[in-house]
Amino acid sequence: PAPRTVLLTGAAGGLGTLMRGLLPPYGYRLRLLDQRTIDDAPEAIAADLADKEALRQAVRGVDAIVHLAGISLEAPFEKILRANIEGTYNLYEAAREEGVRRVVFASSNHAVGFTPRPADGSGAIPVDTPRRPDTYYGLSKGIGEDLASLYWDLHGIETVSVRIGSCFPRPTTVRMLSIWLSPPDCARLLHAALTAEGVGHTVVYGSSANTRLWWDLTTARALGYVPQDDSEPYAAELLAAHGALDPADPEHAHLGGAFCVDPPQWPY
Ligand code: NAI
Ligand code: 15L
Repeated sequence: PAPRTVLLTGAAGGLGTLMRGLLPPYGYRLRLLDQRTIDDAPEAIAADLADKEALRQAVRGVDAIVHLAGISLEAPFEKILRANIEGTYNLYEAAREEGVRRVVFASSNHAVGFTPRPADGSGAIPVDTPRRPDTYYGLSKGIGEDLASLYWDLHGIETVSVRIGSCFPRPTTVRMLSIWLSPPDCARLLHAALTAEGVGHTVVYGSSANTRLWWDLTTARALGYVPQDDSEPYAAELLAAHGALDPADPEHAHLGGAFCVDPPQWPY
């Protein structure tokens, strides 16, 4: 079959750069979009999510969209509103107008970041746990999930919302031992989210099969995702360097970690 054409927004970012390398072997032809130019991809569409006409052209003729673009940490509300909330709305509108039927939305653990941290390895946090955003950023991801729900129910556009944990080449904090998503597992999960049938609007957590997992991967596995990686080989080194998480420390009491203090901290 012909390769499926997928619009990858946020293609200049950390995750976008990793996925530009890891998704094509699954048979995708990627169309790239970011507000920043990409040195090694001059063909990428340089557009802001505020540019509705550019979005319409960008989604025209694609089979699906992987939506990574947006502000990826906490920021002033007005900026989050424009990039993450209005930007995601603009993209769904473009998809509706151009007849795109499938979106994979990069949600975040911070949509439910104030959920108390469960025991390591319990896998206890379900996808239907109440929303508890830890930041305006996390709030915007919950709204993105609700936009996805609305566009499924009203317009029949399917979405998998992936509440990504920490997708970086390797885990660098003790918290990440529980929520790490290795880049190859991220590509596996995105491929499953792009190809599974009848997803409607499905919410999944995005992580590898970590020994210290905090959340339930059942809905992700139901898409056909079979994670291959586990952060455990990094555990001894990280625990020796940083010590175990202290639940009495507000930075360590919740899923969202250091986003759950004011001002939020990010040690990476
Ligand atoms: P990043 O900050 O490296 O990349 C985001 C990209 O979006 C940047 O290249 C930026 O130029 C682009 N962008 C921002 N606002 C834009 C706008 N208004 N119009 C067009 N492009 C815009 O972030 P990263 O780590 O690559 O994350 C990608 C997505 O995944 C983000 O939506 C983030 O919230 C989400 N995510 C990432 C996690 C991770 O561990 N990397 C964890 C949870 C969620
Ligand atoms: C996120 O949502 C961020 O985009 C990413 O940079 C990490 O901070 C990640 O969450 C995390 O919780 O580690």
